[in-house]
Amino acid sequence: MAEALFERAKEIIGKNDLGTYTVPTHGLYPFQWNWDSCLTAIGLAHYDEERAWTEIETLFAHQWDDGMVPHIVFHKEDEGYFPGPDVWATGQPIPTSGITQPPVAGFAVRRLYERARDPARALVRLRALLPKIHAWHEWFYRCRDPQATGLVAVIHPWETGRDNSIDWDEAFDRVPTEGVLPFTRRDTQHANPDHRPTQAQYERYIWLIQLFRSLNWDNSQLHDNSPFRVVDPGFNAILLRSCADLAALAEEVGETEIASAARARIATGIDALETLWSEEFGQYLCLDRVTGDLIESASVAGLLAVFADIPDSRCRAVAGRIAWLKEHAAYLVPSHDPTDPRFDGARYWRGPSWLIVNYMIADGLRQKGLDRTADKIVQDSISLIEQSGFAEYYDPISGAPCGGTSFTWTAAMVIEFLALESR
Ligand code: 9WN
Repeated sequence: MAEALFERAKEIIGKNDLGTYTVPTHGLYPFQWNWDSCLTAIGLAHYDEERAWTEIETLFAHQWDDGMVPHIVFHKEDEGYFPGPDVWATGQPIPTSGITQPPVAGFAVRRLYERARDPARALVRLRALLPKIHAWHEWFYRCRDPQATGLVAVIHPWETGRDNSIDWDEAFDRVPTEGVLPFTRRDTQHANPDHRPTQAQYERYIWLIQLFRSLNWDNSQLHDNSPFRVVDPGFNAILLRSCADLAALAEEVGETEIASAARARIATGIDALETLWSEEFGQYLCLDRVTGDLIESASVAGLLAVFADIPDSRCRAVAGRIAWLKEHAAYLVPSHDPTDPRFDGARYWRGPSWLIVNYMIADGLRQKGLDRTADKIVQDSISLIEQSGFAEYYDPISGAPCGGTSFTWTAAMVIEFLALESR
């Protein structure tokens, strides 16, 4: 059974492989996405190390001069996705979007390097990527934490990768829609509209792009001018974990300046994460940086915080929260609390379970010895695949497949889960 799943996963990645990068799935997402690629590289590395490094290198070949790594690289034209390069108009030689995504590259590269079967080759590739990843991390702290709080904000929901989370509802209400140019969505032609964000959300996504474009994509201005500035615990945990993995790698190869800069970010960031803890919710919450208030929304971002080196007591509390979620959802980990009236089991990031998030939460729990909870998450992930195939995401109550099909990072996570299980 495991072997058949592995082969099927390889086949899916193969179908979505365009040589030097993968698309998340044909049709719905015909370009290269940032965190998709980095997580996919982890799966690829199990059977094609060269190709795994190339996936990340291709992404970093499109890093901006200021250090940002864009969330989409539009390698070639495709009318099937909206918003395309003409809407972003970022002026990059190969068109890219103008916002970023969760920085999993540092984490992914450490996995690739430590598991390398060709260490000499891996070292060359690591040495080239290290300063680029570091520049991206420093970009975050410079441009998305101008007050030096230790935590970075996102300025567009697409940056979090959790596009229509309930977390954004109130903050998104402040984003106007006046002046949005008429557009035709493509996503609802490829996927069930009931699984996708609403039209009102899309209008706001585009309004923000138009604002940033009017500011010439100048990252020294975007943060302060955006009406949407949210501090996401999961996003920050990913950044802190990547800083930690980068620091470990930098120490190993003698890049001491990078290592000490990254360690300083971690020390401040881990302390600052504590400001997002809510006793009432028993988990971390997002912070609305515009109002200064914690956002009362129990999403998976508050659990994903275990991906960083947070205090043991917090990790145990998160594990307790996951055990409680298991009483309300058949398949861990729902992206939102199923008892919240706003929960929607099929609509994207408002309830469904996602394997990439499951993987990162399970990894964080294992780092703290919370293997029993991690095992449950992995078992549920494999059950979802067996029952519903390699979907983009899954209804956590019924296990039904949702969104796109034949999904690259879902396949990559299956390969990784199976490999870790067989150890
Ligand atoms: C916008 C590619 C991406 C993922 C995101 C997911 C979805 C895009 C969209 O697809 O977002 O970036 O158009 O819906 O939310 O996490 O990286 O798989």
